[in-house]
Amino acid sequence: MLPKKWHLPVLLILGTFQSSACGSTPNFIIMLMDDMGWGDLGVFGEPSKETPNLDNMAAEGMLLTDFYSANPLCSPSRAALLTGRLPIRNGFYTTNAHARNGYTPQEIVGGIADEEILFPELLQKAGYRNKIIGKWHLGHRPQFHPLKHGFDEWFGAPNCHFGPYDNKQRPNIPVYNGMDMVGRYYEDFQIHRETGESNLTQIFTQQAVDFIERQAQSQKPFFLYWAIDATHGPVYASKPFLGTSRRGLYGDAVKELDSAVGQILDALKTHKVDDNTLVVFSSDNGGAMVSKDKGGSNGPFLCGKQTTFEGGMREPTIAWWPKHIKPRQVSYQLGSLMDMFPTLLSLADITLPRDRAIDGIDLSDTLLNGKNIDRPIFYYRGNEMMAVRLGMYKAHYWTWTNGLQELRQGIDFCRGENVINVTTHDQRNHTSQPLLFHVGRDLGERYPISPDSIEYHSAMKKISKVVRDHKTNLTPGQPQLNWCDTGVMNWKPIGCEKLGRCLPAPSSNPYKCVWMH
Ligand SMILES: *[C@@H]1O[C@H](CO)[C@@H](O)[C@H](O)[C@H]1NC(C)=O
Ligand SMILES: *[C@@H]1O[C@H](CO)[C@@H](O)[C@H](O)[C@H]1NC(C)=O
Ligand SMILES: *[C@@H]1O[C@H](CO)[C@@H](O)[C@H](O)[C@H]1NC(C)=O
Ligand SMILES: [Ca+2]
Repeated sequence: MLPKKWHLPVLLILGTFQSSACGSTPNFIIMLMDDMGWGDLGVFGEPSKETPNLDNMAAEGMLLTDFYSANPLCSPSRAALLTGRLPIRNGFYTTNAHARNGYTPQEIVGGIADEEILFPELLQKAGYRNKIIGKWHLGHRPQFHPLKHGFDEWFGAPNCHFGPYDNKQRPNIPVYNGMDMVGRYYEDFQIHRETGESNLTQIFTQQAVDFIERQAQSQKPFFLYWAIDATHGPVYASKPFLGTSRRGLYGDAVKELDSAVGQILDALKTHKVDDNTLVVFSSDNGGAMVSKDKGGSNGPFLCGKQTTFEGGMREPTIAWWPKHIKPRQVSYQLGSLMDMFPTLLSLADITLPRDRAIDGIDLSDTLLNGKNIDRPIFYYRGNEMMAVRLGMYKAHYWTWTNGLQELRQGIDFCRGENVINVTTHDQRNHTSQPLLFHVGRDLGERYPISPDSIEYHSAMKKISKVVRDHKTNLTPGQPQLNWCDTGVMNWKPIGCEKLGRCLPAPSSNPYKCVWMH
């Protein structure tokens, strides 16, 4: 029992949050999959129909068919999601070579700049408690730690779950709980490379359910960024799911994630915060065709992860918010993960920063009222704008899959999909006459519209203006993905001393990162 004199203020505080729980201060959950393709869900046509929870989530909410990531690779896509800005602005790109995808492997020196505003920082100021579960990928050095960039809690890792490493040439990737590391992948958190068995999805799901329960009890608004990675290579699933899918190990991972989504939505219902929680499910980039039969499906779309064809950036997206988003809706809104920034802030009634360009747009009218807003989608690879979509038209200013040298080594981002003069193995400059596709009647970007046609001229007239405006107003940020150094790897993560788990680090030896594609 509380001392008597505290009763009144406590009730007042509860009263405040109670009323906010009824409308003005919604909770947010972003479920961001890793390398999951547009075609991986039953509701998007995957024929095995192994995602009943996600299919049901879509039936209870809104399916967004034309929703994109801001980049075809993990780190830049995630930086764009949290900053609402294209990687070329927020610094998640490289100038070491033209149009190269860069990310944050553990030798990266850079990360998310302090000058960037992440929307969780603004939610936090407004009283939200924010948790990230899973993969951060915005830099692993101490200054880039998520608890220094708007999050109150973290359970997960700064990098991909590659490994195991020998802790001499390369350290294993640390897993953090809060500020401190609590162990490392392959040592304390197992991923069996032969069988694909790992309990990580179970652990990440329990973390989410516990957080929801705690927040529901405290009646304080929350943002949960559930950034789990079972569908990123090496793909994994726990024992009960192994061997259960018609699609092999990748399908086992998807089935476990689907089950986890069901558990999280159930937790919201159990704790009676479902009507006050907007949940958005999506993926950070397209399915990795390079992973062959252990990669996702991009449905009818061309190529996959790493490319600026539709398969690289169109994402399986569902928005769910009982009593706010009407059930069984399909939205053709051109959406972007960057839209989360203005949309969530608008729903939380927080003013947008005015001192910088924000590339995302406020989609609350789309979600709540089915409104369609006209806007372009820009497809970047590193420092180059490769393509633009406006309405049903997509113009490629540059095409590239991956180089011939890599192709000879079996690396193919467009496996089994050779479209002459489109899936080019050289970086081809089409700026003087962009390749134009109608992505409604030609989903697979196979049939370029003739540059001699009236249709081409009328579409390109509009697109050229949008591109001119975009480029005129673009001030590239300081590139964060240029420098690498084996000395900065995860040798001594915060908290390693307490565990006696620090590793000897080699001396610093910075070099320009080599980005092959
Ligand atoms: C997963 O958890 C189960 C039950 O606790 C345990 O038996 C199994 O060894 C764990 N698997 C891995 C790969 O850690
Ligand atoms: C491909 O492009 C080359 C060079 O521009 C051109 O000569 C060739 O005719 C094109 N092939 C097809 C099938 O369009
Ligand atoms: C691409 O082509 C355009 C138009 O021909 C040209 O202005 C530009 O310099 C070219 N870019 C590169 C990097 O070659
Ligand atoms: Ca990814």
